[in-house]
Amino acid sequence: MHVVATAGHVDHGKSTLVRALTGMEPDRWAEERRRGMTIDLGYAWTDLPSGQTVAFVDVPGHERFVGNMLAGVGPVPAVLFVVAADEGWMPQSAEHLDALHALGVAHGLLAVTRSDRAEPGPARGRALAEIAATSLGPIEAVAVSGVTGAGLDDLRAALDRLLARLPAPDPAAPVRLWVDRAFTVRGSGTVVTGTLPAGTVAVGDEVELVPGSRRVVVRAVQSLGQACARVAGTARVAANLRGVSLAEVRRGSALLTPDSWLQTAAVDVRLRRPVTRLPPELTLHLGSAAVPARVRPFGTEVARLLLARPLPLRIGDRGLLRDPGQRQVVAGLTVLDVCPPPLARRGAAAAREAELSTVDGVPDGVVELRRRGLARVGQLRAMGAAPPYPPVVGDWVADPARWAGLRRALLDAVLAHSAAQPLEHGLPVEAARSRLGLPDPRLVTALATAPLTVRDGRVTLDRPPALPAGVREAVQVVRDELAAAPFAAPEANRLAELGLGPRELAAAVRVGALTRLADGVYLRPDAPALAARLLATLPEPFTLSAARQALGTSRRVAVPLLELLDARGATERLPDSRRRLRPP
Ligand SMILES: Nc1nc2c(ncn2[C@@H]2O[C@H](COP(=O)(O)OP(=O)(O)OP(=O)(O)O)[C@@H](O)[C@H]2O)c(=O)[nH]1
Ligand SMILES: [Mg+2]
Repeated sequence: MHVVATAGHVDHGKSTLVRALTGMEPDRWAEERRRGMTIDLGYAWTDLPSGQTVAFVDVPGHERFVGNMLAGVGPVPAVLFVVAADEGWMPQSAEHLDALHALGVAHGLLAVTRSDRAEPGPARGRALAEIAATSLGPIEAVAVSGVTGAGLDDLRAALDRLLARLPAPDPAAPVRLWVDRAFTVRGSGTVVTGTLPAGTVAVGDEVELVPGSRRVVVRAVQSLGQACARVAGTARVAANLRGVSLAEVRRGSALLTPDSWLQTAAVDVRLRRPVTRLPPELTLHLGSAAVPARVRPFGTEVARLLLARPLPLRIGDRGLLRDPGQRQVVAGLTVLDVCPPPLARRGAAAAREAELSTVDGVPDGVVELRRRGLARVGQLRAMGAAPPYPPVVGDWVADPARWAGLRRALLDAVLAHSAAQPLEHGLPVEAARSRLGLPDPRLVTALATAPLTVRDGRVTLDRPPALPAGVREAVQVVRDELAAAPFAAPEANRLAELGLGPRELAAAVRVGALTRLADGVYLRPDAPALAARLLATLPEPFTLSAARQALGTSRRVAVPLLELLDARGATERLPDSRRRLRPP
């Protein structure tokens, strides 16, 4: 299926033409039929000679209803532009064309209607010239009469040619169905309709309903009046939502594939033409939504919009700014950034303008990461950019240059810390995280590659740094004394005399100069092995006291030493507290 919107000045014959092509009534309301004027969007469809189905979204031409027109055109890829032969180019011909250009609509066809009333040549010539200067470019024109039926076959053939050229959307793309109509069906509940540009909506799908971010289930799906299990874009879709009241949905709501869209109330945009004096308050029209926006220009072509409510937006989305008071399109726009940085300092706006001058609104993971340094995979995807590199840890992806810089910064921070605190064992991961301004401590661990490593929650050099000279000498005295009496652990006063406090002793243990048996009990690291050899000469099983005598030491040392040997599996403690050696 294809979806085509009409466009053109009031009374130029859009609805008459849709009626003649489809045999369906696009003006749904009694008031519309009474006044002979379209007020809101109308829907009708037919099969073309090729067998292709085309659905029309018929829009109102009256200047008071341009907002409705924009909601209909927003998500539609192609347009049937209508101009009346007897009236020619008129103000809403120009305004509708402005809007189509602003939205970047690139596919279209011109119908010169009411050509039973006047020679179509002049109207066609003017319209084609105006249209050729826009995003639509040069397009085909067909003269028709919705009253006599003349030219309708040519128009059907031309529609077939137009639709055959449209790119095929991706049925697996994330769904964003902008709601253009919501109503209740007795016995079924709330139904929303919209033009699905890509992706697939199926019965039973869980979708996110915005505004509000509620997860809801699609109870039933219809397309062109027929119930179906699933519909893929491009298509008109009617979705019956379970447990949703009519008050929760309206034009401008959207159904989304969950976790695939970023909802944002601040966006940076590029205008499709320079505007010197942007009004500070405008309305953003995007999809079927119309949202008040505060406008902060950065120069004449780039601006930040602060929206009155968040919208599910992606980089590259097209929309337009309209001045509701002046009833005119101010400018079309392309979304450049859906989570822009806050602008705090003075001069930030100029810097932002310069930065955005290099981006073009085509989502590119490499460029997004370059500007952000780090991002989560889901965040990039939700912006519309594919993650260009595998994650560095968890779901974090990093710009390679930024990552290399962070690695250097971490090494510097660890070196600076160990220079300032030579006896401390490395930089705590949390301190490193905050010093580097990282959002997740796992990033610190991922950054700590050789010569760095993470041990006991601290980032350290692979090889521990040497002891400061004074400490090294004091430790050597202890080691020398222990060489003569290996199990005579120095008493607390001796250690204090040598200037060895808990921090110095812990550093000595880390570099492998001493072993700690218990609080304040230190021996040389080879002492336990030596003890095991000496105990092997005792008759088994032996008591603590026998062991103490064999080693020539006190209970203060013998108790923790034997426990250490038990723990290492060198000795075994029996139920009666005596011990024996374990065979190696
Ligand atoms: N003679 C003649 N009259 C036409 C033709 N097309 C439309 N009309 C008449 O023009 C008037 C307006 O036609 P509509 O189809 O309602 O025009 P519209 O463009 O849908 O108008 P809006 O939706 O209000 O913008 C009606 O009285 C139609 O009968 C045509 O091809 N020939
Ligand atoms: Mg109409």
